[in-house]
Parts: sequence; C-alpha cells; structure tokens
Amino acid sequence: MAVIRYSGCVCCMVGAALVAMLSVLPLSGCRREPEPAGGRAGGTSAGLGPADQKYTTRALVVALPDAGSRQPLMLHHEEIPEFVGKSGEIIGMKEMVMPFEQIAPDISLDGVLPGDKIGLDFEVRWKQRPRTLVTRLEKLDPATVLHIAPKSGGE
Ligand SMILES: [Cu+2]
Repeated sequence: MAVIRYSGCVCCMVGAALVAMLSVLPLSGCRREPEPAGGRAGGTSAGLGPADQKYTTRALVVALPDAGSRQPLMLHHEEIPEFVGKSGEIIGMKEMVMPFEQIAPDISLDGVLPGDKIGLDFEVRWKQRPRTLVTRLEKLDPATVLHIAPKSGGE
C-alpha cells in the first residue's frame, strides 16, 4: 500500500484517492491555483463557496491595489447599517477606510484613480479567502456627495 501524501489541494486529494483505489491513474494535470495577488489581476472568484453576505455601497478610492507591495484596494466607504458580523448578527459598519482584499477578474480598474468616487458591490466570506471580494465597481460623478468623514475628501 502506497503512502498517500497530498499538499492540501483538493484535486490532489481526489487524485491520490483514485490512485490508491486503481493504482494506475497518474496525478498529471494537478496543480495548485496561484495565490491571489490581492490586486487588480488578482485571482479568481471561481471555486469560492457562496458568499455569507453581499453589500452595495459607495466609496472614495484611497489607494489602488499594487501586487508588488501587496497593497490592497483601499476604499473609504459610507456607513453600511445592514452589515452582518461574523456571529451572524447585524452590527452595522461605520464609514471607514478599509482594505478590499480582492477584485473579481471581470472588473477593470482602468481609469480609476485615488480620489475617484465609486459605487460598488462586495461579498463577504467569513471563513474563506478572500474575505472581501468586489463584484461590481462603477465610477460616480465627481460631484457626488459621499457621506464619509472629510479627512479623505468626503463632505
Ligand atoms: Cu468597513
């Protein structure tokens, strides 16, 4: 009986199980998904389980993601009164500057700059990475008045 080792990747686990049963199938084609870069090119939402929550809010762009420095997208978002905490209770979230770990691969940040005002949807997964995934992003009229503290450009 062969010793079965796997590196944590589900397809390897399945492959190893098959090898154990059949003793013929090679583990070819089995490789890890690349780590999410946390940036605009970062990762994929494929393979993620269903989101725990999804929110729509508006925000000021504070910093764009940069894979090199591992800087995530930083947004100063408006209050999200319906925000659900890890325990499942509605705890609300005040307006704040917050990192958004990942952006869905179909979303382009081309033409988006710090200081821009945006509308966005994002998903929260408390037990998976990324914990926050931006799934929609839309530039707003610069004249839009965001309800955020003035320190980063709100009014
Ligand atoms: Cu927040």
